[in-house]
Amino acid sequence: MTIKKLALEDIQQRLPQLNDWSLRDGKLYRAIQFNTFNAAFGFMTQVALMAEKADHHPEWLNVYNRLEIWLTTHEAGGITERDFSLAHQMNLLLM
Ligand code: HBI
Repeated sequence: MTIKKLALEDIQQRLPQLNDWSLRDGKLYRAIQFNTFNAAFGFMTQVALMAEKADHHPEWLNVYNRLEIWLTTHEAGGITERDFSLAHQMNLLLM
């Protein structure tokens, strides 16, 4: 399935509605600090199941209770609707 990458203006217009995410290295970026490793890994497990369902996967780095996440769409060569959707779903899980 082909999907078009969003223009920089579109991304900048949408970002304010997506709390705690920013643009870094051309990807959507969020850093999260949990209280424990279990909390971080529990979140990652929930996201992993969502990601598999959507066939859209995060780039992330977990160190103990810290998690960094980068979202981009490889097949589009940039940020797409799918990245905004996954970021939004992650925000909902964290509410
Ligand atoms: N995840 N972030 C991201 N970007 C992709 O382009 C992507 C993916 N997960 C699976 C996927 N593409 C598959 O559609 C293909 O690689 C087959």
